[in-house]
Amino acid sequence: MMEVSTVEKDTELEIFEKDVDQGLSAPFKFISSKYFYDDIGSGIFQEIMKMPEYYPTNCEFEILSLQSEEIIQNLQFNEPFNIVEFGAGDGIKTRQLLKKLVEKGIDFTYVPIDISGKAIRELKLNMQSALPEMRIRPLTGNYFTMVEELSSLEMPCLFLFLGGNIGNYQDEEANQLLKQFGQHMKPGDKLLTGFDLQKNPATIRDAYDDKQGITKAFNLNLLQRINRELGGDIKLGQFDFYSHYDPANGEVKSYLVSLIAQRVYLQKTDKYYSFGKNELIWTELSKKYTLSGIEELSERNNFTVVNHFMDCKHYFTDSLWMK
Ligand code: AVI
Repeated sequence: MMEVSTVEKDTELEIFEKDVDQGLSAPFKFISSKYFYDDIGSGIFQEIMKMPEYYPTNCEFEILSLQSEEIIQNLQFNEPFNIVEFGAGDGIKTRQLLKKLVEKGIDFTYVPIDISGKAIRELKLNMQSALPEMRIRPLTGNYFTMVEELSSLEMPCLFLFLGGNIGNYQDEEANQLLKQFGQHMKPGDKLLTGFDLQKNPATIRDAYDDKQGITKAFNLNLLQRINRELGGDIKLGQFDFYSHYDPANGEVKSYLVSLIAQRVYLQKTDKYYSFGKNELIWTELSKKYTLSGIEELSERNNFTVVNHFMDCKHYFTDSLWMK
């Protein structure tokens, strides 16, 4: 397995410091949701995925459990090939697709990539015990660096970007990400992306504002991470969580709310950051799509839509695109 080197870790910490400094100094404070996923945050996200309100997990599980056969037929690959998964997480959903391929005796290698070393180690162990006959080559790191490395692979590739992660990118970033994926794909390679679809707004609201406060803990962990990694003195009890879904544009936006006027200090930047009472830090965008919006996104980035695979409630789609 490829581990992130100490040098890369230092650079990552410097980038985190720069991003937090910039985000907390801005007139409208923000910190990217990519920083949710340290080992603790990845663990909390596993809990979110088990919540009854958080429907995307079950919907995608259903798609991959019931429609893997059709997805495989749509690939039209000559064997052997690679299945490269970005942001693999615990891989339970992906396992439904992989299991089908193993059962059919298809020759492929599974290449999961995740930023969290702990998540990828656990994934490898789980996959090896569930599907011992499958070839697996896990990678730890960020998509962009890893995608460069993978571009040297000669075999046809199916890239997986599941879980609706694309919804966490702003339009410009999503286009950039898809362009980068596209640049490293050969003609005929496929990309299967999970998109959460627009639906009854109350269903979406409940998924991001759970009564148990797990999503709140997920957001507050960002402050804990700042304390731990940047030497902060942030008191978590002085912040609340707020999320809002706007059906007019399909955007869920999540925030941390400063409950009092306060100053926090970070040793790493050697700076104080002031908050007004009720001032927000924007932490996450979770965009909900329409099928026509997905098709536009695909065309804009020079892909062709092969098929949409939707769950029975049409809450979620895994959309298969071709380069
Ligand atoms: C990872 N990502 C697709 C999740 C989402 O739905 O935006 C992260 C999440 N945030 C709050 N709940 C789940």
